[in-house]
Amino acid sequence: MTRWHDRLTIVEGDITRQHVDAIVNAANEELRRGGGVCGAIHAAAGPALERECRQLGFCGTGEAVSTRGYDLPCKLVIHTVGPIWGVGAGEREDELLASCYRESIRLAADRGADTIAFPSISTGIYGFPIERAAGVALAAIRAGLQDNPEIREVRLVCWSKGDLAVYQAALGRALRDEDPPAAS
Ligand code: AR6
Repeated sequence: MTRWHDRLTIVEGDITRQHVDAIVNAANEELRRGGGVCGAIHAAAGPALERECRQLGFCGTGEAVSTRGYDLPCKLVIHTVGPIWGVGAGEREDELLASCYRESIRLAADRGADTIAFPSISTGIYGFPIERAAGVALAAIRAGLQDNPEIREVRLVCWSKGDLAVYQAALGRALRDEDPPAAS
């Protein structure tokens, strides 16, 4: 039986270069071309992406919408809006961030995309502390993979070695919590 983490990879890299069916954009509610990973995705996709985003017009925090990938190597871009850290009391941000990952995985499955790459949502301009975000992201990805067995791979694409180490450590903790070592 495959375990959920056999369908998860964590890499350092640029999300715009990933050869997967769908990449996820850390968007804003107005779906405007922003900075960070959003700016990089728009630059690589070309101006047609901005036109389609303008037609869609809005995506609520914690929700996800999809567009075509245009000049990107992927077929689809899933735009999800992470929470801005400090607007709620912490727990509300956790719930909204988890919803971003689960809704994006569900939408990918609905659109027939079975490989999907995520950046570290909300941990740049939106200021979500990355250690906390990594734990929330992994728990949500685990649930998303369990709910959507047709998804073959979720790839977490980290922009720096430091971010990669944070996500790898969070995965180590998640797996230890699932399967604690036997008491001696
Ligand atoms: N590939 C992978 N990850 C990247 C890349 C890349 N090419 N470029 C940056 N990152 P951010 P947010 C990482 O700020 O916090 C935008 O203006 C980055 O190091 O892009 O959700 C939107 O339009 C960080 O770890 O997204 C919104 O207004 C992660 O991607 C707002 O920023 C997310 O950082 C969203 O803020």
